[in-house]
Amino acid sequence: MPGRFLAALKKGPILFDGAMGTMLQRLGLKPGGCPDELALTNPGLLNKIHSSYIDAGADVVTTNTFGANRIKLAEYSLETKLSSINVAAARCARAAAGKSLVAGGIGPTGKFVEPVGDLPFDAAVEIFTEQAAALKKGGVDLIIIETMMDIKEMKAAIIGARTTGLPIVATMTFDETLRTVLGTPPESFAIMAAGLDVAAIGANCSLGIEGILKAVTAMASVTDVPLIAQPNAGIPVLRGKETVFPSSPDEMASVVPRLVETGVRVLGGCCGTTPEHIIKMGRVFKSRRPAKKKTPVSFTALSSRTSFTLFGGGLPPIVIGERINPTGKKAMADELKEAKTSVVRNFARQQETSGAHALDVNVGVPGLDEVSAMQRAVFAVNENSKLPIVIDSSSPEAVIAGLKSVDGRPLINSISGEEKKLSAILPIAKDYGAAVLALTLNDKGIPDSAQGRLKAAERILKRAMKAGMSRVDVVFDCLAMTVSAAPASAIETLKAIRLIKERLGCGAVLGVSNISFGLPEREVINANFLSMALAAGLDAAIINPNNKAMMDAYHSSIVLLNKDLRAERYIKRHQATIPITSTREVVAPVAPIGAKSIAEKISAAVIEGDEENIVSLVEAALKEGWQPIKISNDGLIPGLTEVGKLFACNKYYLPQVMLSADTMKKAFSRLKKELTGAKGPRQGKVLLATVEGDIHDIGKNIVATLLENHGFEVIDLGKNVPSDKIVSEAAKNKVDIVGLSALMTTTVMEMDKVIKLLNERGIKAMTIVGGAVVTEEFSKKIGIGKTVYGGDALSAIEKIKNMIKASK
Ligand code: B1M
Repeated sequence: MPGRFLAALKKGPILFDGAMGTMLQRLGLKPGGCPDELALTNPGLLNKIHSSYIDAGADVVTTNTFGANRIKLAEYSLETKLSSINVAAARCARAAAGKSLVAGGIGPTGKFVEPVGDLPFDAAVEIFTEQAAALKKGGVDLIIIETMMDIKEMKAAIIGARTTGLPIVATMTFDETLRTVLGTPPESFAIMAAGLDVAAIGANCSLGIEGILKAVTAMASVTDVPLIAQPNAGIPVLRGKETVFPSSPDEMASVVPRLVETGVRVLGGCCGTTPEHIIKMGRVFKSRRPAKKKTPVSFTALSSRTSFTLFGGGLPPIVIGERINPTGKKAMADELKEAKTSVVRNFARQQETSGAHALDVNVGVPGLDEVSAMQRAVFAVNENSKLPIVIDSSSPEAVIAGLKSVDGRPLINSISGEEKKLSAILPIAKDYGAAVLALTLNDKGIPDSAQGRLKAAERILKRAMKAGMSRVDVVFDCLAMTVSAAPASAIETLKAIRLIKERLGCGAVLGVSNISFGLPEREVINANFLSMALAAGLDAAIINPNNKAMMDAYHSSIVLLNKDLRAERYIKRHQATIPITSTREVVAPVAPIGAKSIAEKISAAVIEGDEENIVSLVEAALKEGWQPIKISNDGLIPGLTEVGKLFACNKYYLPQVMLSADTMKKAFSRLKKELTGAKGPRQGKVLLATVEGDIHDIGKNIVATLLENHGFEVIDLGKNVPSDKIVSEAAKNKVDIVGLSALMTTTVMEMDKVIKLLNERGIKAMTIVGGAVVTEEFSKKIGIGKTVYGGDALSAIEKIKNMIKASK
């Protein structure tokens, strides 16, 4: 009964159960099998755990279906039993729950959604729709989506689960940097999930209860949706041979009052928590007076995968970059026709550097397939900028393509009071949880007077609210008309901004530059009009952030309007060396910005993940007579090293690193063609592998290519290779040398394990190790003290040659 959860949520507090997985292990379940199959094979065990949580006072128990989606079940060849597993698990929880509620648990698929991974968005939605439907069939009262790390997978899961009509609770898991593994901060997620109408938003697992407190506090700053906290019992530590969760029930209970103060209305436990934790935490939770219901947020919130932008409601106005629009830009229009995105990517980076807070994306070129162009452009902008996106199209199909492709919560540009547009776009905006920018015009056109525009806005707002949106989901463009043709129009636009803000409480947006059409020195008019509009209360200006005059007007106005505390932003701008152009059209260079020599261009292409241009840059270097190894050492590797630094200081997140790694791989597959392999007798047989737990293979692949090029027979076992496999393959192939690669401090000791195992099994192969974390000193300490340190790829080849020579 969906209504019961929502009614209970209104009253609050609601106590969920604790861990399932670690409880199963406690009760003797051996690792290895599919835990979700227990609903069919051992429902009694599940029932016992559910009952113990009900006895502990839980108002809601969660089904044991965390991995019961098509992809995860396929790992155990159980995908055909998806429905029966979910239904049985729901019934099992229901049988134990009595009058308490049952939440259908949904976890990640283990795959990332495109473009970070290879799972298409629609396929992800379908997977979650299927699982949620089965859970509903089994009788759950609500759906809880947990432990998500990919904001786009979370979006797909919410949209899929929503098809059941059941209330949805959504939680993500964050690490010590207070971001998910893919770089999403709690606020970005909360903004997106609030737009998608979930009943409660929060964090689970992660960092123990103190870490969860930080995550939900961040969420509370951007949303009025009720919060849920499901902490684990701390980060597991190894005590002797046992993995122990360190936080006791009392310790966790002592933090509960602070969670309640933050607005947590739903509390439960994740890994390592037990019925005892739920009893102790629940006691404190239920005895506290819930925090006062938050006043509804008064600002409009947009988010991307890694950041968010708030505006309206008295917050400082923002700049929406208008450059990603092919109108009047031949280079961009031509590129879009060729399905390329260099110009789009460059505009995205430039505008972010110049101080934009969100980026408009318009790909309307006559004759172009706007749907696929929008998808490509949105992917490209998301990959090259952290800013939220404004999807700008008059085609509903292209808008949908943008909404499916975008990370986080976008703004749709635009709807208007025209009936056709209202009925086409409002339901789409609602379905995908986007905010909308509405033009203050109606079926008769643009009203001349401010009052007329207010009326148009009122009608649009009414319709939007009828469609289930709130006041802050709609912002209005009061329409700048050309003053040279309509001299009083600027005054009416400014009046309209004031009226809409005062009467409707909505945000005001303006595409500024149309005001000066047909006049000389347009930027003078534009900049002055922008200042006036900001003084009238404008919340977002759609302008060219690369234009110095406009950005000067913006920054000085916000100081004068007391929207830039201590003039910090103004001062920063004038201290920084921002590449600002004049009003002239910026023709985006095909090569990445600022790169000069071919080596720098190659490095920059790796840093920026420019998969489209990397091969032609490598070919240009080859044409100049560069040897492949020089291209690698002077261009590719320095680029990836820089990526590592950006990742280490949280300027880059995993999706960008993955994109750079893919760019690097493209470059190497082109270089491989130049390294055709030496003819003549084989020099020796080398087995290569990246050790278990480690998926870094770029360096190892370089070593493999060079070895082949130097006449060695190479058996490359790939990455994340278990020690057993390395040893058995070494024996089977009677190799001369085993070469191991590792890049992480957490995996490097695997090398020691492999070498000792080789020795134990009497395999005589010599060993060499390499990878960024490996040192000469380390190589001497591991194994049986005879391992060679590889150094860089070239020196590794020389060392391998010497090892073979010495052995003969
Ligand atoms: Co990751 N990663 N990564 N990553 N990644 C590092 C290694 C890291 C140092 C970044 C950082 O924090 N600054 C860090 C490790 C920290 C630590 O030590 N604990 C890290 C992390 C934390 C992670 C994840 C855990 C991130 C996460 O999920 N939160 C995750 C790990 C997943 C896992 O392995 N279980 C992860 C994932 C990834 C990607 C998938 C996105 C991608 C790898 C793609 C791929 O390889 N297919 C990636 C990348 C690209 C990096 C950095 C940025 C670059 C690595 C690289 O390819 N360098 C890296 C930061 C850095 O190292 N600056 C980083 C270029 C390559 C040519 O160098 O491999 O050293 P290297 O090879 C050299 C020599 O060492 C030598 O030859 C090569 C050429 O001279 N060599 C050998 C290599 N192997 C040899 C073997 C030999 C001899 C010589 O004999 C056999």
